[in-house]
Amino acid sequence: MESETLLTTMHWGTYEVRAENGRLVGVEPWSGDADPSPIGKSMLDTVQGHLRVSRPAIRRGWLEGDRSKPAGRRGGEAFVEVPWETALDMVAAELKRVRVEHGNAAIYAGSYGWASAGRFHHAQSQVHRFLNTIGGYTSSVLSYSYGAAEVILPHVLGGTDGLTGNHSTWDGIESHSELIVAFGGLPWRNAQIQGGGSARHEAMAALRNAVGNGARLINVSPVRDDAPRGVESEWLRLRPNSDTALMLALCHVLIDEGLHDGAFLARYCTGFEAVRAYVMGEADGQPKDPAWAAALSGVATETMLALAREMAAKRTMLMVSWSLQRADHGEQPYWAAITLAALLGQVGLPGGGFGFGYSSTNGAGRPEMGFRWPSLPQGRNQVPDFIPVARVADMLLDPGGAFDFNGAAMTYPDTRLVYWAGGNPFHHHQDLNRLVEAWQRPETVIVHEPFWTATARHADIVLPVTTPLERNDLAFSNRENLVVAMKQAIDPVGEARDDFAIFAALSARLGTSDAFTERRGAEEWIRLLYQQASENAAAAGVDMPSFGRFWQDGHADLARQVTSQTLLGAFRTDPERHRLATPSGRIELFSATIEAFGYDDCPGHAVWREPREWLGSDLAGRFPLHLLSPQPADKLHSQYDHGSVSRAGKVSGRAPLWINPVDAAARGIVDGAVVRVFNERGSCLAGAVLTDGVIRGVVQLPTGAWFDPSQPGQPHSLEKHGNPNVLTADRGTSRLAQSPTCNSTLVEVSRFEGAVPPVTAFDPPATVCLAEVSGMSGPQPNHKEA
Ligand SMILES: Nc1nc2c(c(=O)[nH]1)N[C@H]1C(S)=C(S)[C@@H](COP(=O)(O)OP(=O)(O)OC[C@H]3O[C@@H](n4cnc5c(=O)[nH]c(N)nc54)[C@H](O)[C@@H]3O)O[C@H]1N2
Ligand SMILES: Nc1nc2c(c(=O)[nH]1)N[C@H]1C(S)=C(S)[C@@H](COP(=O)(O)OP(=O)(O)OC[C@H]3O[C@@H](n4cnc5c(=O)[nH]c(N)nc54)[C@H](O)[C@@H]3O)O[C@H]1N2
Ligand SMILES: [Mo]
Repeated sequence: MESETLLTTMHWGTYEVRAENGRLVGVEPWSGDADPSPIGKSMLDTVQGHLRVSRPAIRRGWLEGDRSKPAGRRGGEAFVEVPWETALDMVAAELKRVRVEHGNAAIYAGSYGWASAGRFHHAQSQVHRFLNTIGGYTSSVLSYSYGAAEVILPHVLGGTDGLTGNHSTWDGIESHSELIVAFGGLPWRNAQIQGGGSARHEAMAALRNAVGNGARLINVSPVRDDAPRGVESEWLRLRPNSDTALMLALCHVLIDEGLHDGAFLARYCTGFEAVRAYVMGEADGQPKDPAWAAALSGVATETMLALAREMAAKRTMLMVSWSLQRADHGEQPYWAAITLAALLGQVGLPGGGFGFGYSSTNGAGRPEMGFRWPSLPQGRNQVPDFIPVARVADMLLDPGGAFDFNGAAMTYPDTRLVYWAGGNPFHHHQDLNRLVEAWQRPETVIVHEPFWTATARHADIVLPVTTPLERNDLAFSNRENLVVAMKQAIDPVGEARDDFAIFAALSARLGTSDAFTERRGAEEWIRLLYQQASENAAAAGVDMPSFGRFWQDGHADLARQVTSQTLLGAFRTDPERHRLATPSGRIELFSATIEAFGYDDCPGHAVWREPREWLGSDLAGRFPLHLLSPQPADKLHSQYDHGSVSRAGKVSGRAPLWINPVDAAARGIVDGAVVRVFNERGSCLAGAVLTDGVIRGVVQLPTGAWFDPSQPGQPHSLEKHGNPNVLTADRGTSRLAQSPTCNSTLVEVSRFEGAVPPVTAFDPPATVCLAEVSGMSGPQPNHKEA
């Protein structure tokens, strides 16, 4: 019996993987992981399970219809399995047809999604590189994670330091912070993840040290469990989406009591005067004082007074989770937090200032390697068209439609073909019923997927892809001083191929083979990336072993060069030499640029704007519960929802809905009951969990349950599995950032009466044999220029 143990790296950890006779038999955390994530176990029962896409599959209605007018509806149809050669011919012919008839801008391939860790087989890099070699595609900018922040922060700070990287490192927080105020909390569950691969999981230990050293930690959230596990903290309950009001009131107290740092504001910031006039009520007659904010947030005025005074008296670190900006006017809590930190005057000091997304992933505040890891070069996209990523349904529904974005007047391109590799829009997008409708518009949808996810089920052509266990790759993660040789552990499942191999085969059909592959196979690309990494490392004074040595050892530990830094520390030391990349070179508490855009929903300084949907709006009369849809504890997004770890967390087979016992009692809901969650956009079933860990008026339903409509392909049928995105609104944060607002959603919850429909998301779709497809002697690429 052949048995082998190898290392593999996923976004949630590095694992020792054991295979026997080609079967995966063991997944254990890597011995160097201090705080491993259980999520990896889910790979055991799924990677070779029944939900793998095993052969290329074509939607029946698409095969039967005319190419520019496909028949049927995406999402509810059977698939016809075809040989690889047939499927590749069809994809190549469709790409040709759409390019000739409509131009490359008619191909939408933002292809947003996390896919898997592994530097070479990164699905998005692969699809973008491939399409760039054939003339390009309409792309997307920004992320679902922190799109609003990506737009507002460059206006205010000149970049995104403190959001995605270059945070103040934990060592400074551990030794200097006396007060840590965490808006949106610091949930341990999210720190399991590090994009590109995690390995050591050091964030929670750092936080424990900070609190152990005497820092007082306050979890500002509607949810008690947003406090980190095993760390002492206090819970400051507030109404969802009211953080900006609370922050402005804290500013009011500081100004009113003369506790703000005038010297800091004068030297390092612009626009304090405009902020002061607004906060004190001179601009609009409404002081943003604690009494005003108490009515909006539910936080007591005395609590705000005491907190503002304590903040001014202590070394205070403001941490703001990414979730706060995935809400209506999500730009504002970030601008307000920076404004509050500026008033406190501790920006650039260790243990003080602010940072975004500490514990939104494991990497924030970890020392970064002092050089760049290479990635697969994507080439140049000759199509200028793009959309802010979360506007995808708007684009499909409204070709030629106009919209504003960050000062530009833009129009939506006319999409004929959608190409997706490595993402699950039927997981990540808001208002999925609207997406089901929008998704019927293109002529062809092509998806590469390892599993029968909702997005695969809504495609016309599904190409089966390997998981990382079925291919060789490299993991470099920016925050891990570790490089992992991700060696193939098992044979490809079914007929699965790598994204790279698929694009190489398509390139051969399109006459662009050399441009795409540069005559390298996967192994040569992996060596090349490693070589480039070694050169970058050497230039930064870091030694990497030879490739041969590294591959034999299975991983390489690297010495960290940078070990400690403070966000805006250099700027504080010398604001002239280290001017920020803002128009004034300083922190812009007021931005003339944004003011000049003339957006009523995002004026020139941080403001309170009521969310369109929250407990303060009229709609709360009909839908009185604010729904939060955070990241799931037991998986990454929708990935491995069908695995044992995720399935163990289901309640009555559905995603758990946390509800306060008082709200539950008023609706006759008992713990463990199947409930219906609904609003005007949709409805889903969930399993009730009664807990006083959510405040009254708030319910929490994590993302990730595989979309399971009771009438697939038809909008507005009951979703059976607990996917919150049938409830969330598909509208941009503001005309500035046009980013997702999933955390501004109102719902009602009721007991589900009658026979509970079974969950069917984990049954693969029906496949028919070729003979059953009407009017076709065999699967032919029915394109015009075959
Ligand atoms: N309501 C609500 N919605 C949200 C959020 C929220 O907070 N609330 N959060 C949002 C955020 S922050 C994000 S980042 C998104 C996440 O949304 P996504 O990143 O789209 O979600 P994933 O489930 O990670 O989807 C990745 C897909 O890639 C597939 N895959 C894995 N490896 C490979 C590969 O090698 N090749 C190919 N071709 N495919 C592969 C996986 O099987 C999976 O289906 O969701 C967003 N949606
Ligand atoms: N286990 C696991 N970890 C993950 C992921 C995953 O899928 N699974 N996804 C990763 C990704 S892609 C991302 S972008 C990050 C996201 O990281 P975050 O954005 O930080 O994560 P969320 O879980 O959406 O939100 C954190 C908490 O914010 C609170 N919250 C929501 N709205 C408000 C509000 O208006 N005010 C206040 N004060 N609190 C609010 C919610 O109670 C929620 O539990 O997580 C990453 N980590
Ligand atoms: Mo994200």
